[in-house]
Amino acid sequence: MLPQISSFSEYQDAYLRSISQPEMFWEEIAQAFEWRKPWEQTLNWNFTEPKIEWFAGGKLNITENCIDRHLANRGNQTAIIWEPNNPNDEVRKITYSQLSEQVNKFSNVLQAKGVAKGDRVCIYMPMVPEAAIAMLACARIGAIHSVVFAGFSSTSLSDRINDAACKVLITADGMLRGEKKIDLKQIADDAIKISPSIETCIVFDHKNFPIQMQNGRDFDWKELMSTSSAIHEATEMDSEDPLFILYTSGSTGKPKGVLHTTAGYMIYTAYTFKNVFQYQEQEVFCCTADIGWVTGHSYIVYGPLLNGATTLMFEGIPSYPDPGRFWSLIEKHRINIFYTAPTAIRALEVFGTEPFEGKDLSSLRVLGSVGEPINEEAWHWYHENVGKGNCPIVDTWWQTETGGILISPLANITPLKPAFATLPLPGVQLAILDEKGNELHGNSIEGNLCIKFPWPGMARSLYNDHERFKSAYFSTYANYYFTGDGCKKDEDGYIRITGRVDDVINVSGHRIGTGEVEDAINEHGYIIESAVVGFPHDIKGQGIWAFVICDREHHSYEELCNEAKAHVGKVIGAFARPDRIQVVKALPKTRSGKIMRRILRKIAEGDTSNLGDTSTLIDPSVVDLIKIGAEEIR
Ligand code: 7RM
Repeated sequence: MLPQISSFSEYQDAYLRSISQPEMFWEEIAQAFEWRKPWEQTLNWNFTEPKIEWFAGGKLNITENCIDRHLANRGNQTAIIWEPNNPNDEVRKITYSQLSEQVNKFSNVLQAKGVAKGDRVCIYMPMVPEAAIAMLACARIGAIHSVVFAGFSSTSLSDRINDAACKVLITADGMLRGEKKIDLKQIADDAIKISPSIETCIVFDHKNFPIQMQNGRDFDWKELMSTSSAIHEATEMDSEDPLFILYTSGSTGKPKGVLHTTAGYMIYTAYTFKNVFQYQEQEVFCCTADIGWVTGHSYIVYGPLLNGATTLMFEGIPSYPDPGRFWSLIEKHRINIFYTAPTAIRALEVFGTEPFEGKDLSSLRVLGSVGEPINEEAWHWYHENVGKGNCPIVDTWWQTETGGILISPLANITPLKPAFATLPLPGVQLAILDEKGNELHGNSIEGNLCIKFPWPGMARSLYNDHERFKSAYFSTYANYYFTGDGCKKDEDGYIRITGRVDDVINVSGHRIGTGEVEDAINEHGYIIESAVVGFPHDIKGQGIWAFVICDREHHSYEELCNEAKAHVGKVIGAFARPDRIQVVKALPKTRSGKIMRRILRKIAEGDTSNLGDTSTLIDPSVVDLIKIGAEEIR
C-alpha cells in the first residue's frame, strides 16, 4: 500500500527521512506498485550533464498500475465520471473494467496503424474520456503521447507535431466550450498540411459536426474500435523509457517539449495525489484543468487512476450556462475534493453568493488551487463560500517540468496560511538563491526558487534537445534546478511564491512566453518590432501588454491593434491574445540594443514613480512618451 501521512509530526518525520535517506524513502514507496522486474539502481544523478535516473533497470507498464491492478477489487467502481459542457446532456460513467476494455481496444487500434514502442502520437482532443483512453493506450503500447491543448491554433499544433515528428494524430470532429464552437478536425487538417510526419489521423465523432475525411489517412474512432479486440498485452517498459512529451513555454524561443519517463513520474504523481489531497477510498475527485496541460495529465488521469480513485472530467467552463456551474457540478456529483485555478475563483467572485443559493456543497472535504499565485482575497472567498469555512485549501505549487506537486500543504495536516504554498513535500529539497548565486539560509528570506536534489517526477530532458534542457534549467546556477519563480520564505519557514522572474507570463493559469507573442505580432505587415510584458489583471492574474513599433502610417491604429490581436489568436490561440497594444515611436533600448523590459513592465503596471536607472538607455526621452501613451489606453 502506498504510504499516506496522517499527522503533522508524521510529515516532519517523513520529510527528515526523505532528506537523510532519499533512496530508502522512495524505495519504500515504489514497493506499492506492480513491477514486471524489480529495479537495480534506485537513483543515479548529476545536475551538470544533467542526468537523472530513478529505478534504473526496473520493468513495468504504467497502465498495469493504473488499470489492470484494480480490476480484481474495483472492476465495477467508476474510474471516470464525465460531465458534458451542456448540463442537460447525458453524464458518462466509466468503470475500471470498461476503461480496461477501451484502453486495450484502442491499444490494438494504434498498433494496427503501425504505432510501435517509442513512436510519438499527438492527441488534440476535447475534454472527453477518449482523450484519457488515447493517452493510456499510448502508454500501454509504449508510444510517447504528446497532448496539445485544444485551444491551440493549427500553426501551434503543427509546430508541436513537427518537433516530435508524430506519426499519428488523434482528434475529434469538434467541441463546444460554453457556446463557442471549435472545429477541431478543420484545425487538425490545416496542421497536417504542414506536418508531413502524420500518416494517420483518428477522429472521434463527438458532436456529429460535418467534417471531411481524407481517404486512406483519416479513420473514424468508433468504427476502428468496433472491430478491435479487448485484449492487449501491455508492452514491458524500462523505468526510464519516455512516457510523454508536453510542450510548455519558456522565456525565449519556441515551446519546449518537456520529457517525462515512466517509473519516476508514476510513483511521484501517485504519492502526491494520495498525500496532498489525503484521498480516501470511494471519494470523488474533480480537477477542472484541461487535459492539455500538465495538471490534467497528473491529476485528472495518472495520479487518480494509480490510486484507484474516481476522477471527474468536466468538459465545460465555469460560466456556462451560468456562473453557478461549478457549484451545481459539486452538488450533482457529490464531489469530495475540488481542485481548480485562482483565475476561475476570481472570475466567479464577481457574481457574489447568489449562484450558491439552494446548492448543497456539503460533500466537499478538500479544496485545491493551482497554476498561479492565489491572492489572499480569493483565498478567503474560496475558503468561506465554497468550503463554508471547513475545508482546507491546498495551494499546490509545481510546474510542467516537475511532473507533480512540490510545495503544498497536506490537506487537514499542514497548518495553513492564506496565499502560502506552505512547505515542501517529502523528497523536495528547496534552495533559495540570490542574484549572485548564493544560497540563502534560515527564515525570512527572499530570492529565486531552486531545487538541489532530484525527485522521481522531475523531467529528464527536452525532447531532442538535451542541451536546451541544461541551459534552461541547470545553467543559471550550477548544480541547482532553477524553477524560474521567485519566492519568499517567512519567519516560520513557510513559502510564498511571488511569480515568475523570467519572461514567462501567466495569463489565467496559462503559461505564455513573451517571445512567442512578440514573434506572432511581428508577423503583421505594419509592425517591425514589439516588446511584450505582463501586467496585473484582476481576473486573469496577468494580462498581456504589447508595445509595438510601426514602420509606416496605418489609416487606423485601432484597426491595426485589432488585427495584431487577432493575428496572435490565429498563430498561437485565443488565450494568448494581447489585452492591450500600444503603438510607440521607439522602445527603451540600451546601447547594446537590449530592450529594458523592466521599464516597460513598470509602465504597464502603472507604477512609474520610480523607474530606476535609465541612464544606460540610448534615448531616455522615449520613456516619457511611452508613459503618456500608456495612460491613454489604460
Ligand atoms: C502546474 C502548472 C508553472 C508555473 C510556475 C508558477 C506558476 C503554478 C502555482 C504557481 C504560485 C501556485 N504548471 N504556478 N502553481 N504560482 N502558486 N500554487 O501550472 O508549467 O503550466 O506553470 O505556474 O509560476 O512556474 S505550468
